[in-house]
Amino acid sequence: MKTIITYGTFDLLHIGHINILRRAKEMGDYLIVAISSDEFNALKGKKAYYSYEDRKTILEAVKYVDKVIPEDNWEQKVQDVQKYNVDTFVMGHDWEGKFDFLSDYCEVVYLPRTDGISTTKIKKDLNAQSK
Ligand code: C2G
Repeated sequence: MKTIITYGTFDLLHIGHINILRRAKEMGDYLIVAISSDEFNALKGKKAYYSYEDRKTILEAVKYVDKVIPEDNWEQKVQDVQKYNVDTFVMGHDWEGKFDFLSDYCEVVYLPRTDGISTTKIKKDLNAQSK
């Protein structure tokens, strides 16, 4: 069984998230998604609209996702890769190069982002519409 892992906030789930989850799952048999906790999001300078629990429940309903774990810090990736016997680590290419150190433990793949969509854009567009 080939295990894939990816990390992110996955707030206001949108087509860009679904595209990377689908492509990540297509690379193996079992997809683990590490979702940033509310506390870690604060460290990333992000405030998610949905709580960690809601983002976890939403992702668990996505057919490509097999397991959701919390992402609490930047340092846990090596431990996660070893704990879950991960074969491939996948991220959008906005993170290109940032996690190459993981190649000592698993394959590292950066996939093209989906153009024209982001959680920030959704919030901005909805704000503009409500004025
Ligand atoms: N993504 C994408 N296309 C978009 C938007 C996002 O492919 N239009 C991808 C990102 O590249 C990332 C994943 O979807 O791989 C989740 O994106 P975010 O929820 O924005 O996560 P991020 O803040 O990048 O957190 O330790 C890693 C961090 O937790 C990643």
